[in-house]
Formats: sequence, structure tokens, C-alpha cells
Amino acid sequence: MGIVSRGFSGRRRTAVPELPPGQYLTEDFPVLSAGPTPRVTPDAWEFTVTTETGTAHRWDWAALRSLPTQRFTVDLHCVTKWSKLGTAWEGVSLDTLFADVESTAEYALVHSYGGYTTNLPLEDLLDGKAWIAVKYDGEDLDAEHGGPARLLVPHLYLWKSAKWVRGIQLLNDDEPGFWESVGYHNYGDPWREQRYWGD
Ligand SMILES: Nc1nc2c(c(=O)[nH]1)N[C@H]1C(S)=C(S)[C@@H](COP(=O)(O)O)O[C@H]1N2
Ligand SMILES: [Mo]
Repeated sequence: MGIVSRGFSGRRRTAVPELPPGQYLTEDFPVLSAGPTPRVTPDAWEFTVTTETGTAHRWDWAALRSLPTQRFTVDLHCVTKWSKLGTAWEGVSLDTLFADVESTAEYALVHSYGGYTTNLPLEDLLDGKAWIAVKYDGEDLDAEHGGPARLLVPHLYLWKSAKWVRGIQLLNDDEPGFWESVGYHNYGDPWREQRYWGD
């Protein structure tokens, strides 16, 4: 039998109420990318919302940047268990982009430059819950973190926040994205610890 009982060994973790179950705090900003960083310049950047009937709504960089932006501070929770609290961003609310989009679809499949995809219910993108972020900590978004623009859906695990976002496809039937199709949870609520299929 060991002298040191489990409860007293190792580093102590202070309980942090903002931390979902199983997460730990990090101060730095890790980069997690499933492939190489696509280099998308603002003049080549385009963002398209396609509805379930095939109607396309398109914004180039100038059109995006002419829209009102919001500054918002949110907590990030990655499924690999790091959380970063109080991150400051600037971006365009998805409510602004969807103002003239007519759709009865319930699902969204988000597409990125480089081919990454992720899916979520459309309602999780609306009502002040998601942004196309263009600045982090007052600076233009680094390419590694998704620049020139990334989706941010901070109430879900961070894999839903597609970097280098290129478009959103609205669908009547849900379709799994990149991580969702290899065993990650279809919805990914960090507070319910929905990491993998069956969680
Ligand atoms: N296009 C794209 N978006 C992505 C990813 C990716 O590999 N490609 N990784 C996701 C995952 S798993 C996480 S945790 C976050 C990481 O964002 P960060 O690199 O800015 O920390 O981006 C998400 N968005
Ligand atoms: Mo992640």
C-alpha cells in the first residue's frame, strides 16, 4: 500500500465553476488543425450560405467587413480537454448574415477552405450564439487560428468552430462533418460532456 493516498498526490486542481466536466484551464492558445493551414487572402476570400432550395447568398471580404461587428468575450472548450476562459473576439453575428436568408431547414453543414466540415443544428448558429470572427485580442486573426475569418460557436466544443470558414450549407437532413463522421459526438455540448458517439 502506498503512503501517499490518491487524493493528496499530484497537482491540486482548484474547482473553477466556468470549467465544464473533465476540462482543465490553459493560458496559452493551442493550435489544433487536422491538416495544413490554408492560406486564404482577403481578396480571394468568399463566404456563401446555400439554402436547402439551392439559393446562394454570397459575401466577399469587402461585403463582410461592411457589416456591423460585435465584440464578444467567450470561453473556449476543446474536446482534447483544454479550456481557455475570457477570450476576446470581434466578428459579425450569424444573425446579421442570415437576416435575408429564407429557409425552413433545421441543419447546417459548415465548410472550410481546405475541406474541413462540421455540422450542427441551424438554431445553434442563431440568436446571438455564433459569429464569423475576424479579430482575436484586437488583432487580425492569425492564419493558424483560422484567419482571415473563422466560425465561433463557443457553447459547443471548439471543433464546431470551423477555421477558414468558406460557407454554410442548410439542410433538411442532418449530415455529419469531418470529426462527427469518425466518432465524435454529433452535437458536442461541453457541459454534458458529449465528446464521442454515445456520450
Ligand atoms: N477548418 C478547420 N477548422 C477547425 C479545425 C480544423 O482542423 N480545421 N479544428 C477544430 C478543432 S478540433 C479545434 S479544437 C479548434 C482549434 O482552434 P485553434 O487552433 O484556434 O485553437 O478549431 C476547430 N476548427
Ligand atoms: Mo479540438
